[in-house]
Amino acid sequence: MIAADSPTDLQNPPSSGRDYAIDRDCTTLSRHVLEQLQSFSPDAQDLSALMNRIALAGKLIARRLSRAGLMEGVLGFTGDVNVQGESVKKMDIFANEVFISVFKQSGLVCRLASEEMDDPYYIPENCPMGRYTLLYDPIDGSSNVDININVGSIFSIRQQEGEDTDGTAQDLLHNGRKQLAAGYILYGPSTMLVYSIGKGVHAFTLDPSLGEFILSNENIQTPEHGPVYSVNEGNFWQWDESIRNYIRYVHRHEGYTARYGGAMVGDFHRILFQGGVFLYPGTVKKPEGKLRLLYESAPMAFLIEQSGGLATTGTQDILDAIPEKLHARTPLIIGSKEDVALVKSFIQEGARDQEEALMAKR
Ligand code: FDP
Repeated sequence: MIAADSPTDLQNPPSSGRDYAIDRDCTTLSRHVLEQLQSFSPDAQDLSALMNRIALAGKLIARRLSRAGLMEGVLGFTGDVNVQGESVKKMDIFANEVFISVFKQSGLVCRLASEEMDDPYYIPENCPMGRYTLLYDPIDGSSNVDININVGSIFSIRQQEGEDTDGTAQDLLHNGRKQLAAGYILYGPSTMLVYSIGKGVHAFTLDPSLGEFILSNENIQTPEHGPVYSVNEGNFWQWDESIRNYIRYVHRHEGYTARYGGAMVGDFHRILFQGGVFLYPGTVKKPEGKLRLLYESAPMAFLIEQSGGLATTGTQDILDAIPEKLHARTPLIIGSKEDVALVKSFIQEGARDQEEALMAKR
């Protein structure tokens, strides 16, 4: 971390290097990945190169976002609707193509799958060598883009299993414990990249003057409990009674505070560092919730388990959930151990009540 310039620093330029000393090693992302793996093996080099490419995509997207309000044709909708039935923003398409183009040059990724593409995207020239699949949500929280509030990109890396000759990517329909790496890029006041390769969770901050992501938080530990509950309460009328009971509980107890920003990456980032719980439960209109398992919920679950927290559908750990299809959705409850356990206890109580009501009817 570089010492901040105080007004005194600016008036009295430093007499020795000490005043402007870098008080922490400038650890870059690729060096960090190699250090984590304690190896220069081909697999370690691959992961380091993959993370470097994700970082490049993040920088290109951050640059576009930072000037979006000044450029023609960057904000707003395209007029199309994606496979999820959601209106597509121009930034969604731009960011989706950024990931494709940086991975076309990587040689490592044969296949990409994202929220913006009905089917997996193949890069045939990479396939003889490229053993990895990148799953991603190019812009998470798209509704925030046009009003200059934080958004993010979410990513997950899996090993390709088999040849996938019919192109249906059946090998992706496995649980989240198969992820080799996962993380997100948060485009906020500063751009941050948070990742895990199964050895803790680490955050990097983009230094725009260097154009590099520099290590800023190593081995992040999520507190066992936090005051924040983060959920779209406008859906209250659509929830199961057990979720409503949980929300009634936090309304009636001291020590809770609501935070909901409309972009999971931002809401999750707060909870990762400060504790609490983020929920996107099933609703009447979307019984499985809104979030996609493979490229939204599973990568976040990978991170939270690495930082000492929990992620559940309400009945199952997110990392054990197996999607039926590429764009499958799951309810998500994620965050501090104690807070997730509390939500789960309401869900379990609700299930017991339903069972008893059924028994009584017989
Ligand atoms: P968005 O659709 O705007 O990309 O990815 C889904 C997501 O954003 C999350 O980032 C966010 O938490 C949630 O949807 C917001 O949905 P609601 O407007 O229904 O609360």
